[in-house]
Order: sequence, then structure tokens, then C-alpha cells
Amino acid sequence: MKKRILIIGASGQIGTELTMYLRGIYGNHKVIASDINEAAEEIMESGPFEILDAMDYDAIQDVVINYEITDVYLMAAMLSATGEKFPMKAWNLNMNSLFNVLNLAKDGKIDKIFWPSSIAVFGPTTPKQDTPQKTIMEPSTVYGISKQTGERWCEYYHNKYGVDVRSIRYPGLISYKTLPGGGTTDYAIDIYHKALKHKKYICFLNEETTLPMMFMDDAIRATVNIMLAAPEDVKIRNAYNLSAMSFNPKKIAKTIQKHIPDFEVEYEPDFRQDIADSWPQSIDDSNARKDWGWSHKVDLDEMTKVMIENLKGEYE
Ligand code: AKB
Repeated sequence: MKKRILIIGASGQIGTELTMYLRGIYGNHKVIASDINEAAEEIMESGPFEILDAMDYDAIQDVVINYEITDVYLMAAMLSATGEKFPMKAWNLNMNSLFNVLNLAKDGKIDKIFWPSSIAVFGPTTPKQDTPQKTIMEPSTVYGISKQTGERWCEYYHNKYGVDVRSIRYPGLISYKTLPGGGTTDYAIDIYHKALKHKKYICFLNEETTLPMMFMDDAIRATVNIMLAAPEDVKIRNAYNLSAMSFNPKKIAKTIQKHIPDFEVEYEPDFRQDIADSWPQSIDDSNARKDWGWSHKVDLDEMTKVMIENLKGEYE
């Protein structure tokens, strides 16, 4: 079957790596990258790129028709911390972009959608340890409300119109290629940059704030694997829990100190502390493991080694 993929939000933290990974699998010209901003050089130079506003239905439809797109990965979103500063912007971007692709699929213009959800769908009343797939969900951030609402709409479009939409609740994602923007879990990337640059980091969460996290390579594998799974194996059509590791700032700092012994962290929690405190500390992802064979590969020690090896050149 001919497959042509459109990535919306290809300049972002996940979109950048996902684009290159998918181009490696399907061929550079089968994977069309798009974003409202230009992407990294490797993306712009290795295959097609379109400037595209995720909120503009007609513009997305034009790209879908011109390139005969079959699958869309919608990676454009406003994350938790920025969402609290611009609530309506976050809601409009996160919801309108989702409706645009769901409606294209409903009208038979595309076959399959990947849309990312997040641990932000959970809230302060959710059980914090081994958070189950189905549990109390009362998110307290605009981002979390948009992701939870989005999950309900994905399931609705699947049940009502047969739309093949697949989703994962990403934990905090750690990568060295592209910086994240506007998330609460971003400290876990910034800490590596500051450790290498200044041997000192001022952390906006307190040292005991445990959150679920994942190395980007694992997240990309999960994303592509759920899209490759047979439709009957994707039994959950809102979004799957997904997990790899959990740590707090104190623990990640200790791991970094194994490589940079004089690294120090100071703690100055800000408004993001409340967001982090409302989220789970660990996630039960047994459904993803059972239904489509998910398993993570990278733990905290391995991730720290890879992050430091790949970032140290920038600060030497
Ligand atoms: C954020 O911190 O907002 C994101 C997320 C957990 O979805 N990284």
C-alpha cells in the first residue's frame, strides 16, 4: 500500500526526531514535514517541507490532497506551562488542530491519525502511584483539560465514524536534539545543558517532585509502533498509558554527578510546582504492553550517559 505521511508540528521537540525517523523508514519524499515555523536544517534539506498552520483546515486539506497523504501525525500543541499563561490560545490550538485532522479522516481524505495525549490528563484526585489506564481524571491545567477533551473526541470519532485515530499519554520526554518549549517536565532537559555549561542548575521544581519520564528514542518507537499495529490490536481509542522511568530532580542530579562530580542544584520552585504536584508519579502501562507489545529500553543511567555524550560538544 502506498503510504504518504504528513507531520504537523515537525519543528518541535518530538516532531523533529519523528520526521527523521519516519523518513528513515518510508523514504525522505514520502514524509512531508510541516510547521508554522521553519524546521531544523536536516529536516528542510532531507525532504519536503511546508509552512502550515495547524488551525487552518483549508491549508491542511490542500497539503493532504497535493501530496496524497494517507497518515497524519499531529504534533503541534501548546504545553502545560505556556498553556497556563495563554489559556484561550492553548485551548484553541490544541482543540482546533485536532478537529481539523479528525474531520479530514471522517470525510475519507486521510486513513490514519496519530495524536499525542499526555500524563496531564490526570489531576490532583488521580491515584499517584501506578496510575491505572482507567481512573479518576480531573485535570487542573488548560493543557490537561484540552488533552482529556481531545481523548474523548478521538474515541467518539472512532466509535461514531470509524476514524482510525491512535494516541499515547506521553510522560515527560527527554532529548538532546531539539529543546522543548513550555512544558513542566522541561527541567529534566535543561538540567543537562546547565550541568555541562555552568556546573550549576536552578530548578523550578522542588527536589522531591517525582514524575514519569521517557527518553525520546523510546517515545518515537512507541509512536511508530502504535501506528504500525493491526487496527484490532489498538483496543483503546482514547489514549494509552505509557511509561519508562520515574525520577525527581534530586535523583537525576545524583546521576549527573557520576559524570560531573562538582555539579550543584539549587531549588526555586515556581508556578510549575503546582502543575507537577497535580500529576502522577508513576504510570501503569500494562495495556500498551499487552495490546501492541510496548516495552521501553532506556533507563535513567543510560539516558544520562547518552545526553552527556551528545551535548558535551556544545559546551567545550
Ligand atoms: C509538559 O510538561 O507539559 C509535557 C507533558 C507532560 O505533556 N512535557
